[in-house]
Amino acid sequence: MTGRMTSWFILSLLLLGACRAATPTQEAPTVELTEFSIMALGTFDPGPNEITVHNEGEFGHTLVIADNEGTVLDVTGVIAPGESSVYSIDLKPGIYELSCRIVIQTGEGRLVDHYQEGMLTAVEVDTSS
Ligand SMILES: [Cu+2]
Repeated sequence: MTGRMTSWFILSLLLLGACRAATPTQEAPTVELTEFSIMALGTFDPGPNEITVHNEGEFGHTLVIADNEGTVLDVTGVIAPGESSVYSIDLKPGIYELSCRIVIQTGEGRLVDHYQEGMLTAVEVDTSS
């Protein structure tokens, strides 16, 4: 490759990178479950949402979606470790709580409540988007 071609090649790569960085991306709403946290990624929009839920943990988990008054809007079944599911839900602007409500008893008889262990987070559905 000549020096001039190399310069054009590098310039093209820089321009390509700049275009990608400047393009706003609306990422699909995704929820990651693990021990013991819930991470909400992407954009939760007003109206219909297709939410992909991944269980990246070692235990089964669920996803409960409630509004900010505590009304449960949707509950998934138990999602096995390593599995994913897609859920459709209509959301209005507001704050929603995502949590896992599994409670298990250990061999020693101790109760482990996934919610109390930290499996909750909040997402905001915004009108301005
Ligand atoms: Cu859980």
